[in-house]
Amino acid sequence: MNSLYLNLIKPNLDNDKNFLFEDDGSSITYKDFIALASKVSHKLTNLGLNTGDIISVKSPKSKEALSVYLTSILTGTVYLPLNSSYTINETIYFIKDARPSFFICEENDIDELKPICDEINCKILSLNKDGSGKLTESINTYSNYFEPIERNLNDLAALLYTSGTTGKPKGAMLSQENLVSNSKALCDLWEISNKDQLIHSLPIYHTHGLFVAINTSMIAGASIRFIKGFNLDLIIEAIPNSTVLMGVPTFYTRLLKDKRLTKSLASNMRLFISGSAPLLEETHNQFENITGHKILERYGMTETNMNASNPLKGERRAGSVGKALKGTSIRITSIGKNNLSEINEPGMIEIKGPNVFTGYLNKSEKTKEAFTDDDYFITGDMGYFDKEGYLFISGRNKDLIISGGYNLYPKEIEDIINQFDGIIESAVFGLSDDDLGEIPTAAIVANENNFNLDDLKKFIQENLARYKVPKKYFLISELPRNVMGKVQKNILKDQYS
Ligand code: MLC
Ligand code: AMP
Repeated sequence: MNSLYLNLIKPNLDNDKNFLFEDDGSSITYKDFIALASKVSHKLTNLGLNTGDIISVKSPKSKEALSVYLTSILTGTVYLPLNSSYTINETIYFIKDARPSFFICEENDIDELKPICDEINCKILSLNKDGSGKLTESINTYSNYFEPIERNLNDLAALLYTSGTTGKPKGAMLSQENLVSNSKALCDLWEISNKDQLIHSLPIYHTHGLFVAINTSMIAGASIRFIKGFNLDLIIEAIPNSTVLMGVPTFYTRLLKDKRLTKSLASNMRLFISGSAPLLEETHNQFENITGHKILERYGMTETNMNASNPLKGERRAGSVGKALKGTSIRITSIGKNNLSEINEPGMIEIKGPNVFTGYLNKSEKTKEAFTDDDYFITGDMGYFDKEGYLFISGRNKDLIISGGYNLYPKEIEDIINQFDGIIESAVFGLSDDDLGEIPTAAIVANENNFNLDDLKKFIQENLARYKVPKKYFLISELPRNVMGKVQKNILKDQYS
């Protein structure tokens, strides 16, 4: 029955309304966008794409890149989006782990990635940021209708990589049911409708910009102002003609620094939504003072889609991520005690529901460790409920930095630093930052005779996507450790804040 098709595509097959409004002033209707995805579906199936295969896209944000998501739905395949700024080495890891059948990337990545794709029999096609490339070449020779492939609710629809608490990134397997049930719950709660125009300035390779933003808009038949990357001027320009903005807290702190943000600018807006990282109460309050709008904060994860949200109607509490979504069960378990926490007592946030992923690709042990015996997913986030059932996130029981809504895994960055000549040991931790919430920072112990910081920075940039590169470095004589020998990052944080 292909539930994603029935909810996102079928109702819009003949919809002449504009779906995307682009930066160059052009637009594309729902009908034409679905026709584009249908043509791509014909092209890829002619090249050998089969039901259940994985298609991976690492191209920058464009309507053509987004159309491949719809192609995956039409062809009953599994969509694997990747950050277009990953280095070649990072990308090779994903290709080898997921073994996609098709890999789509910019022309200038092809030479280095083709040999890796050849090894696993994966076809590689180019798609550049302007929409040109082998994927779209001669696309108009194909039919604009593609008969959708049948899929069951528990069939896989997408694979999104996340590192969870430790180790190398793992592919979170998301089923049709995970995606559809969650998008419908959000549409209902936020009353997204075909009268809405969403400002979309997020990347389309994460659950936020892809499933929360695109799925809800398509289900409702809403329009999208599709901005390629974060652009404050374009967001401000779009606000008077739009109704909804979805962003990470950095969007709101940056808007607040801009004098053009006023009550009258935002008078047509219905809803400002924030998620992916903690929104400070101060930001919430300042935003309300200036625009009259209370930002609606919600809480999610790659593995679980969205879990909790403040209400559209009713009280939106600053500092809280709201209440559990309909159909989702959230509980707080006391750390080390294995019983449920009292009201206002912080513990581990655990989640169960149709939104929760089916497991990590080829990692049954890691999957088992991630769930309790009664099938609750252990988030690694700490929090508590107040007596009205509002959830507050109070911390994280995982070594993770959230910078501008991106998750950074200190261990991955430390592993790269430690490979460099002259490094004895290192610790990567987050320091508070007005703009990005937290920024990655490295404390380094090095052999002074044999070490050059500039060369280290170059080495890190060659190996890690730019957003993971530490923004500050401290050369120290030894790392603070506790009696067990564990590095005490809290001491480093306090010392360098
Ligand atoms: C960019 N840079 C970052 C960064 N974003 N560094 C650390 N953290 C970030 N978030 C680096 C770039 O690599 C570059 O480095 C320099 O900063 C300038 O880059 P930019 O592209 O000009 O940055 P900008 O466009 O200003 O982007 C900042 C941002 C963006 C906050 C708008 O990061 C963003 O869109 N974040 C959203 C991430 C997101 O979608 N998260 C959802 C995850 S899903 P250099 O060295 O080249 O100068 C999830 C679940 C849920 O968490 O609940 O939603
Ligand atoms: P990811 O694994 O990239 O999907 O990131 C998910 C993590 O982002 C969660 O486990 C939380 O730690 C964090 N997160 C998401 N939304 C919020 C929020 N509203 N407030 C605080 N943290 C959040």
